[in-house]
Amino acid sequence: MPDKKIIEEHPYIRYSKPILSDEEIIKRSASFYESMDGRRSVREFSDAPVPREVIENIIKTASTAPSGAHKQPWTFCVIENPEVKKQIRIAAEEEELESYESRMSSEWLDDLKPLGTDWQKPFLEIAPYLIIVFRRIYEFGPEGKKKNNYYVQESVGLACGFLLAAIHNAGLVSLTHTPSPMNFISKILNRPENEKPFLLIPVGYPAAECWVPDINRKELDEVAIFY
Ligand code: IYR
Repeated sequence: MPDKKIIEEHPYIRYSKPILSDEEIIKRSASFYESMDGRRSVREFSDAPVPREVIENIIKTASTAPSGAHKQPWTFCVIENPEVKKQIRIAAEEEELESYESRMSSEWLDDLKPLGTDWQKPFLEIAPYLIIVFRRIYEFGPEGKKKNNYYVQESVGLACGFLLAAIHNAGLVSLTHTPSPMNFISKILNRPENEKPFLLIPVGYPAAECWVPDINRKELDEVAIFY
């Protein structure tokens, strides 16, 4: 229990989780793994509509992520408007064309070959929603004084992980898209200077015919070391 002095000023509540059997936690962990292992990044989207409530729920889920000093340094912008999607596609493709033609190294282009990506991003107009995640590098306190956020990159990365899991869990697909540089998005969406674009995530159903590369995931012994 925290110090009495702390509790006087900052209320605490009791927290507990039921103790489940080993069998039950093995079953739960295995079935969540199986579900998550079915997640794939998708580039061929359907334009089928998705209820707004689903998007609200997945963003609420993302916003349950832990963050440095509980500052929750994120903003999720949801784009449904076809005109705004079009503006984003045009600006993103302009940057991507430049990247693919001159900014990316030949090693990088080689590494991307299996994914079949290029500068064209039609999914930015086809997917029913684009969620653009911004990291809030600071806040405006009283009298406009800048207030620091902490571990912003880590916190927003965690929130994006929760977001992708929630999208997959809802039965939808996503793509973690990083047009680079991304400052065109701040301009189009007229975001304040304390927010920087972090990730652009189209969300929807996969196209009726959708193909993804036949990739393998690393085995446990390649990613984990038990001491
Ligand atoms: N941002 C570019 C290039 C790209 C880079 C990586 I690393 C990828 O995993 C996929 C794409 C694009 O979106 O095409």
